[in-house]
Amino acid sequence: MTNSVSPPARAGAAPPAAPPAAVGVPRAGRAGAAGAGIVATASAIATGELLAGLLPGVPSPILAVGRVVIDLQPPGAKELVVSIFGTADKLALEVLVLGVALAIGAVIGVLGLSRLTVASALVGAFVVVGVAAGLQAPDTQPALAVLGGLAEFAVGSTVLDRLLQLMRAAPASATSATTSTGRGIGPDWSRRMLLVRGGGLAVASVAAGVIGRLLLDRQRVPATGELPGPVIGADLPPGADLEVEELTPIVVPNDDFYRIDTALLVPNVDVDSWRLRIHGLVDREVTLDYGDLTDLEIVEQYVTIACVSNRVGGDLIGNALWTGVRLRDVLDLAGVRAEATQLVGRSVDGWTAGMPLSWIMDPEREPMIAVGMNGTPLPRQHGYPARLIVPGLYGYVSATKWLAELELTTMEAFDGYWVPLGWAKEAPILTQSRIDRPRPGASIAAGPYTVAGMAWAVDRGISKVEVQVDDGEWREASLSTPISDATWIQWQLDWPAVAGDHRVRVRATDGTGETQTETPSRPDPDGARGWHSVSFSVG
Ligand SMILES: Nc1nc2c(c(=O)[nH]1)N[C@H]1C(S)=C(S)[C@@H](COP(=O)(O)O)O[C@H]1N2
Ligand SMILES: [Mo]
Repeated sequence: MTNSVSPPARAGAAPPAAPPAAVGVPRAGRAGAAGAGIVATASAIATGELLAGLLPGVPSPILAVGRVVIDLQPPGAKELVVSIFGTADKLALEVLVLGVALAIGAVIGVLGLSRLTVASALVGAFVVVGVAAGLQAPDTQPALAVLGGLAEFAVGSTVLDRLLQLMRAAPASATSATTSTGRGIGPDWSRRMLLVRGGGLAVASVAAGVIGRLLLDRQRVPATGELPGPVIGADLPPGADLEVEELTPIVVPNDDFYRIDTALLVPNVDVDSWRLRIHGLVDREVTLDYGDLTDLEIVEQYVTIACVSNRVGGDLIGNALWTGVRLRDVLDLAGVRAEATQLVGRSVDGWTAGMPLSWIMDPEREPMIAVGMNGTPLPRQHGYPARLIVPGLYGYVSATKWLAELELTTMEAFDGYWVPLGWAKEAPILTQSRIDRPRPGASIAAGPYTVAGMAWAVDRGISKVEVQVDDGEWREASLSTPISDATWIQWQLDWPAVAGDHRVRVRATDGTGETQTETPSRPDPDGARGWHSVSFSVG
């Protein structure tokens, strides 16, 4: 075969006299083969993504592998997983998975120059990994996953084979075209063919992948249905919202509400087949359908939920009106046994949050199974059709979305999803305050100005917020009327802005009289501490 020796490099096309590589192909040839491998891998993945979009039950290769990466909780990748957790940056993970896949594809392409069968086998092995990952996803149909894998393999290995053939044709015809026919069009034609074919396939792959992903999203069941009317409603007291410009509203609209979860693809829950199973240390196991659940007394409550990975001054927190049933009413149906000390909420995709049963049973607060958010059925991203809302606990130890099971167990017997990754087993929301106005680096006009922000000590309530400008006195801010101890409040303070660079700081005191600590700490393991400060200038 011609590719076992170094073919003459075409003048001006490649660095001359490149030493032969291990596979006996010049650098330019290897680059082309790597490109062919990348395009072949991209076509295979795109086939999978398109099929996943067209046929419910075919897993998306990228999402399937990404999900496995998240679920493996690889010890060395703790920081990565933590950062995904902290920022909800799912796109980064997808890009990473795709990048690694294409890099492997490049290697396969180079291998294919000398050993096409080995390369094809590697494409096959690659597809098997994708299918195996897909089989872990809850809404995958195994037969369809295998069919999808066969299609991916067929496309991937065919594209690789054809592109490599074109590649071999390019330098080979260079020799024959110039020496035999003297026309010299052969090599250009072949190279152009290669670039056009390869480029075309690359563009088609991107298009197919994007279309597949859009279709996949369309497959999701919309969060619809009648929200059951509340028997016991909740009112916003007058003065609950200070209505200051740039200040976060006291009730955050669903579209602006922060979102954190490990789900790469929002679980596709069909409310008609959805069930909630209550089991473990109970007198009798109970399974409820959506109708059974919403036949219980419907209550409404404003509750502020927060993410433990929120940084000081961060926005992974929000307050909404939740509609649903009392968690304790549901637990009573099953009868909680005396030995139980922990409640575990498990989602349809196997994610878990564990919380002390004593926190749930304390009549001072009203944990809920919510089915509605701000007057609409729960948006899919926020847990449709049902989720837990537990006043005072960080989301990762309480707020299970897409709820499927309530398991009664002991604190010793089970750790929720994030606990083995180094987050605290018990995590009440810490007292925090935040400056929304001015924004960091803002430049404001001299004259009367209103500094404003939010403060929360969910479950304990806020008794006082103090603000300090530069090294001045700490002054007490005025507060919005609290909705309840389960919600955050707004604060504001008038300040005569004088020219110069300034820094404003804030600190809150909770309902028990304890002021938040000044010493900063990282979000892990149990929430960030420290006073929020903002630097700005008055011009
Ligand atoms: N099923 C499931 N529920 C989950 C999570 C998750 O990853 N999976 N993340 C939790 C975390 S860490 C937080 S902070 C809250 C966020 O709820 P939100 O996205 O509705 O704001 O959901 C919690 N519920
Ligand atoms: Mo969270």
